[in-house]
Amino acid sequence: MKLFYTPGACSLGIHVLLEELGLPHEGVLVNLREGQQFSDEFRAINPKAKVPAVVLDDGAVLTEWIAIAHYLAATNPDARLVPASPVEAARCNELVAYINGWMHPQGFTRIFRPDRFAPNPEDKETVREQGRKIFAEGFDLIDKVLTDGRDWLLGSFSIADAALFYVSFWAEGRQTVPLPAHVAAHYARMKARPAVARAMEQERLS
Ligand SMILES: N[C@@H](CCC(=O)N[C@@H](CS)C(=O)NCC(=O)O)C(=O)O
Repeated sequence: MKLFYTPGACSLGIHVLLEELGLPHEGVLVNLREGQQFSDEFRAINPKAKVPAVVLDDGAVLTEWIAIAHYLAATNPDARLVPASPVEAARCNELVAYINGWMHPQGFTRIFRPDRFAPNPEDKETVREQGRKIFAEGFDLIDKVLTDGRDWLLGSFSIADAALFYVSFWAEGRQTVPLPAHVAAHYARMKARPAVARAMEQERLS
């Protein structure tokens, strides 16, 4: 399997899952700063010009974080990356959708790419501030899920933890917004997992 990734981007969450599962994978770096996502070569893999994308051994291409994470969970059922109980599986998707579908594109992207939301340069700081608010509110909501002392969002490690990890990396690693206490503890627990340490080391992150 090939993983098209950018160091420290949301593809880090998929990289973590691949390491957790011990699946052999070849990383193909797409330099977003240099605009490589818009190259004809990469658009032939993902016409949406985004990482992550994976190419399976039979040549099939999968895009979208949620779809890739679910594929990995479904093809490695013993790892229980999505809870077996339908209601817990729904809770898992609830969290992943909120993180990947709201905090990431509406919170973090406003902070780092305000130009995509503000045609007028003078509005950029307002857009960044909106992003910080959305991002911080998201962490506060998720913090409440962890207040009962559980280590992982669904009780045992799941794709939701990998999703929370990549946005926590953006908050803490890039000092975007402060992490509330329980999410900060979750981030520390994630970094202590050997698979996470390997993914970070391979992407040369600290
Ligand atoms: N909905 C997509 C979003 C992926 C996404 O936004 N990836 C970012 C990196 S975190 C990207 O490739 N950005 C390049 C760009 O927007 O030009 C997913 O969940 O996979």
